[in-house]
Amino acid sequence: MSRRPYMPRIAGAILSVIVLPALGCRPEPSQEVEGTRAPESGEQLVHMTAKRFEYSPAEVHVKRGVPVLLEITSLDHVHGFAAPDFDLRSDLPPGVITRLRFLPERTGRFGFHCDVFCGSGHEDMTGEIVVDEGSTSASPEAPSR
Ligand SMILES: [Cu+2]
Repeated sequence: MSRRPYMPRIAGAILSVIVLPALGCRPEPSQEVEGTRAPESGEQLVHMTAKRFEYSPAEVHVKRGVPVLLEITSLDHVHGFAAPDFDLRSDLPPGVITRLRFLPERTGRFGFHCDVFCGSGHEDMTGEIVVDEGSTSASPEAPSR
C-alpha cells in the first residue's frame, strides 16, 4: 500500500472540533475571524490582544517593505484599533480575531490607539508600531553619501 492513511488526521480534526468543545475545553478562545484572508507566506504575522486599557504587546516591531498581517483579539470588551499613519482602523469585538494588513514603507515609530470608548482609562490605551530597516543588519542611520 503506497497511499498515505488520512484517517488519523481526520480523527484528530473531529476530536478537536466536536469532542473537545463538547467537553467544555475549547482549544482556542478565539475561533471567529473577521476581516480578510488567512495568513500568507512572506507576511510578518503579529498577534496582539486588547483589553481595558492596554494592548499587548504595546510596542510592535516590523520590518520595512514586508507586508504585515496584524491579528488582534479583544479579551474583554469592544475596543478599537486605529493607526492613522497606515490608514488602519477597525473595531475589535471580543473573542474575535480581527485581521488588518498594511505595508510599512517608511521606518520610524507610528502610534496607534483605541478609538472606541471603553471606560475611564480609555485615552491611555495606546501603542506604537516600530518599523525597522528591513533585510540587512546594517546600522539603520548610516547614510551612504
Ligand atoms: Cu478604548
